[in-house]
Formats: sequence, C-alpha cells, structure tokens
Amino acid sequence: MRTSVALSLLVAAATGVAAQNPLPTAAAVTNNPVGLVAEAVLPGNIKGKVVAKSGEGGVGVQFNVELSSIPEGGPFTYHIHVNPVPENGNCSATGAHLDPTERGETPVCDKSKPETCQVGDLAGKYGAIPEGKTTFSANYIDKYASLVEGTGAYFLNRSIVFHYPNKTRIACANFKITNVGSAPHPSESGGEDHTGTVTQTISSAAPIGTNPAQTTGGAPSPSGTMPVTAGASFSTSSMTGVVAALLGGAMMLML
Ligand SMILES: *[C@@H]1O[C@H](CO)[C@@H](O)[C@H](O)[C@H]1NC(C)=O
Ligand SMILES: *[C@@H]1O[C@H](CO)[C@@H](O)[C@H](O)[C@H]1NC(C)=O
Ligand SMILES: *[C@@H]1O[C@H](CO)[C@@H](O)[C@H](O)[C@H]1NC(C)=O
Ligand SMILES: [Cu+2]
Repeated sequence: MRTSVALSLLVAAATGVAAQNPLPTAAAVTNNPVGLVAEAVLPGNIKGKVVAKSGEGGVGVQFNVELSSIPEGGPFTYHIHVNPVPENGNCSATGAHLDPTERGETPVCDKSKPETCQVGDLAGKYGAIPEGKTTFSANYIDKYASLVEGTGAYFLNRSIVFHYPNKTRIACANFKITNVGSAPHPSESGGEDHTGTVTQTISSAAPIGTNPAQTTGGAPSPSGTMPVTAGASFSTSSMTGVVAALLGGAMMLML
C-alpha cells in the first residue's frame, strides 16, 4: 500500500490533481424510519428484487438481494445510481453511482473499509454476483445508505443498476416504498409508536427498466490507471512536502 500511496502522490504532484488521501468517510445513519421497507423489482434480463429496510432501531439499511435468470458471464456488479429509471426504462439515464462523499471511482472500494467506498457501491462493499451462477442472494446491513429524505445518502428516489463486467447496464429498477416507517425517536409525533403499522405504496417515475441493448457505461470510467481523483486536495501544501512526495514516489518506484 505504501507504494501505491507514494505513486498517487507522485502522479498528483506531476499532474496537479491530488488523490484524496485519506479518502473521505461516509457517516453512519442511525435515524432511519423504523419499519420502512422499499423494493426495487427487476424486469427480464435479470429477474428478482432488492428489498431495502430500516435496520433495527433505525440503524443502517438491511439489503436483501434475490436474483434469478442471471445471464452467462460475470462477475456482475450492481450499485445504487443517483437518478431514477425514466419511464422508457433507459438504464443509461440513471447517471453515476450514489456518491455523496464525492470520493470518486478510484481507488476501487476496499471492502474492509466500507465507510470509504461510494455509498452506492453495494457490489464493491458486499461482493459482486459471481461468475457462472443463475441465482444469487445476499443479505447485509449497510450503515451508510439513508432512508431519511433530504439527506445526501437518501436513495429511495434513485435506482439500482446491474452491470456486465464491461460495465454495460443489464437491468435497472426504481425503489418503491411498500411500508412507510416511523421516526426512531417518537418525541416529534407525540410519543405514539407507529412502527410497522402503516402500509402505503408510493409510486415513482417508473417501476422497472430494461436496457436498450446499447446502453453502456457504469459510472464514468477513470481516464487514467492511477488512483487519482479530481477536485480533491491533500494536506501537504508546502513545496517541501511536494518535493518530499516526489522523492518518496521516486524512491518507491526504484524498489
Ligand atoms: C438513454 O439515456 C442516455 C443518457 O441520458 C441517452 O444518451 C440516450 O439517448 C437514452 N436512450 C434512449 C433510447 O432514450
Ligand atoms: C433524491 O433525494 C435527495 C434527498 O432528499 C435529493 O438531494 C436528490 O436531489 C433527490 N434526487 C432525485 C433524483 O430526485
Ligand atoms: C458488454 O458485454 C455484453 C455481454 O457480454 C455484450 O452483450 C455487450 O455487447 C458488451 N458491450 C460492449 C460495449 O462491449
Ligand atoms: Cu452501476
């Protein structure tokens, strides 16, 4: 890892673009509405659904992914994308990955540090759909996705997108709330406990989406191969620091 850190500093200094070192971290969400459940039901291509519900006590979001009819090939990645699928089902119109911390695509998500990954990078954090399987199921709690409307990590107005290894979008779907929850701290509504008692369906732009065959692209792919992210800065601001970083990078390169 030291090598890659030194290399990214070197490249950053050389190109004037700094890698985010350290990467920004996503905040854990502990106030999701208790009892809230939403589902994204997939069309053809891949069948199945992704159910998202509030974790116990509103802590985190429990995702349950159940898929069948998975095409040949793989591994397949999937993510929460920023925009919903439009009515015509165009998966390409869902934009990039949900990334409220703006950590960018590179370096790739390190599973052991999920707080440093893109919030929407579910495959990165919890594993892609492996090659050569026609069905897949996964169940995990993500602490960083949010069911609290108005926050950057809120995703129920967005979509989930599945990709071929070449990033072409296979299928996509919007989340629909199937059970509204209640605030985890009932003081706001007078202390009454509404947990899990209300069932309501809220329709969104389009429930499902299929890919027109030519829809390509994951989030915009990085143009270079080095872990460099635009728009960020690293703390070593003095020339001495930059020179030191350059020297460090050069030293590491020679090893
Ligand atoms: C799908 O969306 C992409 C991105 O917005 C757009 O470039 C493309 O023309 C759309 N395709 C169709 C068939 O609507
Ligand atoms: C989704 O909701 C979030 C938080 O309320 C908001 O910031 C974002 O603009 C919304 N996105 C879409 C595509 O509606
Ligand atoms: C991506 O892979 C799929 C499945 O192998 C293939 O059908 C599609 O044409 C590929 N797309 C591109 C742009 O290479
Ligand atoms: Cu994606």
